[in-house]
Amino acid sequence: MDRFEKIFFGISVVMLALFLCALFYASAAMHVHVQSSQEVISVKPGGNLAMAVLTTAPFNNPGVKQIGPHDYEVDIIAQAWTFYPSEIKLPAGANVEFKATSVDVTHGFLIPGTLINMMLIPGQVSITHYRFEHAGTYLLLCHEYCGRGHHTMFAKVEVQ
Ligand SMILES: [Cu+2]
Repeated sequence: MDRFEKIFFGISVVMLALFLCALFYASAAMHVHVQSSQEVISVKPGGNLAMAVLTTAPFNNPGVKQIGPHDYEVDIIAQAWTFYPSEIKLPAGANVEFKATSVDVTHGFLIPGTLINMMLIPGQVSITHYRFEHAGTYLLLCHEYCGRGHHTMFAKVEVQ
């Protein structure tokens, strides 16, 4: 093997090891996980997805639900080009489980400054957890291009 081949081979192996370490660090230390999407909303033959979502719990009653002393579930429906509800109020220190789905096309679900970053696939329930430590107004944005009004698709999360 040529000297340079050996050097480049060595660099590749080191980089691969570094990437694996970064992946492990993100997962173990920063708690960055792939979103779970085990729940699927079933549509009856001949039915439409929007009706199925609106008649399936928890999306038949979207919004904030307190499920424990500091635990909340927030159920959100995404539809071009809005999130419903578009204003979410939570107390500081709340442990939140976000459950969200889309009734039409693929949307994004991103709250900058947090670890909340999901893709909402029509008919699939995307779930993520987050603890809001600090009060403030957070922006919930769609970050998957979803059509003409994509840039207007957002909601507000107020942590008091
Ligand atoms: Cu969008």
